[in-house]
Amino acid sequence: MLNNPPQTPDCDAIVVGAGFAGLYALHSLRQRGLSVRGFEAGSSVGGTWFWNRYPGARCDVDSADYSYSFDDDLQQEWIWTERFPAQPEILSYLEHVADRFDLRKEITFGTRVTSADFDETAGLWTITTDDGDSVTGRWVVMATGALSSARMPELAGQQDFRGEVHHTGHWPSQGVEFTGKRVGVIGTGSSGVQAIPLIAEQAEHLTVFQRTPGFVIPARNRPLGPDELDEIKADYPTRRQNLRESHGGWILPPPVGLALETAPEVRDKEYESRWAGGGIAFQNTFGDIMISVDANETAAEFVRSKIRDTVEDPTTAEALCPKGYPLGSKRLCIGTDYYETFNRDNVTLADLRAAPIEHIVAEGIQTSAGLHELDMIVYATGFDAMTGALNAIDIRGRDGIALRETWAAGPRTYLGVAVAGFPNMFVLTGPGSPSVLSNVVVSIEQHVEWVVDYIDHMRRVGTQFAEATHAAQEQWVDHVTSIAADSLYMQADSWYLGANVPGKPRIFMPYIGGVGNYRNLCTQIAADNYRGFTTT
Ligand code: N01
Repeated sequence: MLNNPPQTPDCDAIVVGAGFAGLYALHSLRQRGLSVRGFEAGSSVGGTWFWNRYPGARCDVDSADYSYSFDDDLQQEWIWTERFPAQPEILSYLEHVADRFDLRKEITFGTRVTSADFDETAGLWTITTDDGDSVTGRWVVMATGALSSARMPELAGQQDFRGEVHHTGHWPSQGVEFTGKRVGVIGTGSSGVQAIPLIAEQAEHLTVFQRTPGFVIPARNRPLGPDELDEIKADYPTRRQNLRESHGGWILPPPVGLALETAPEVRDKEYESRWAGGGIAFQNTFGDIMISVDANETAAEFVRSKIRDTVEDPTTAEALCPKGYPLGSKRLCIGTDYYETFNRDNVTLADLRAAPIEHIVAEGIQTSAGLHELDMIVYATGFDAMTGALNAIDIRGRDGIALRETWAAGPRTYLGVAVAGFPNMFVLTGPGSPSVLSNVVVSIEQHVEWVVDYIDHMRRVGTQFAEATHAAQEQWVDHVTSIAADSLYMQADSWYLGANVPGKPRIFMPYIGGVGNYRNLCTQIAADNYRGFTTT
């Protein structure tokens, strides 16, 4: 394949993105003695947590677990104040990490990488930025995020609206003033569900434009007292190991049996208890919820009963009830006072299934039921997930082959981390890895450590280039696809499947095999001299 000795690059490795993944990759590569350059479109570190500053933005994984484990002093010293950390707290954590490990000096901020080219003759990657600079490196690590390419829907007349427009995934750092305004929120996924109750408290009037109702489970967020945090910290070695070996990178109470083998009154008691505890553990109440449609329906019906009990207006309650897809097949939404918000006098639900949006006009949103006059539209319309941020960069591998073309029929990777035809390029939490189905920080640490070990190994044994073979990639893609094929995940139009982006190939992108299994497999592959890679 590549016979020329590589020319001297500007640096050993280039890391694109400075969120959780990029920061740790940069730190780890530097620890191994590589020279590294980082590039970040935002004006500071944080990635997801830099951009998603909308009111209510919060993680739904326990704060103590949604954090780095690689440095014991860091995990012992950092103080989390809530069960589920809010965006400002996570952002200050990442800023602290960047300062503590002196990472900023290698990162060029406010600069978007527009292309990445592999030059076969020189044996180097060249990345070019939107300010026209270019930098060469032997390795390129794409830490571009799975949910970082915010997506605006294509609605007729969008440009005609005369009021303010915001997207939850690209929120202005100076904040947004809702007081005295008639606000419309389009979208009721996790972002909309978090933002809606807080916008409702401030706006003169809020109209929620809902196409598909989600299953919203109460968060039950609460302050994390010093004693509880101390207890967690004392147990960190075991706790972290359990997360690494777990299915989702989080520790949930185990299922209490099978829904279909449990008497209805006992079943509802169990659902009630998980509902009271809050968070994603609800999905795990019974072992068959994500396996059997009938079992799933018992959980779904429990949530619907909660909606009907909570929302006073029966028509609104019914419109909020999710139907037609299994609970959990779209990402479960975790909210606070979400359903209660629809009892407020200043909140209206516009059910787009009953009356679709016809077009946006200067004064607001015209649905088939009439005009909703608005001063502001908030798009909570999600992301071009998993592939959007990578395809936004013109990435060219061997023979000038474009990643966009290679992935035209859907993403193909080996382990979600490497792509055949793209030597020395590694993707963190890419399609084909557990990433978005897991506590992503656990997945990120595993990916970074595996990739950095591999790069280190290449340097030690004198390998210039490593590239996934087509055969290994095809086998992996088949595996990822086949284990998802019979799952309930296939029964919803979710962003996991690319269904939210018109024209995007319908491929189930994340790996459902679980974080622990995936980790073991990656470890075995490394031990087997990086099986599935061809090297020069
Ligand atoms: O995006 P989404 P999100 N007309 O794609 C609607 C993570 N996250 O930003 O379902 C009208 O889930 C769309 O409707 P439909 C988490 O993994 C985590 O909310 O396509 N509506 C849907 O309601 C999450 O899953 C946290 O019918 C339109 C909404 O917009 C992921 O990010 C917090 C439309 C988009 O929902 C994405 O969440 C936030 C149109 N043309 C995010 N187009 C936590 O940790 C789209 N919609 C808690």
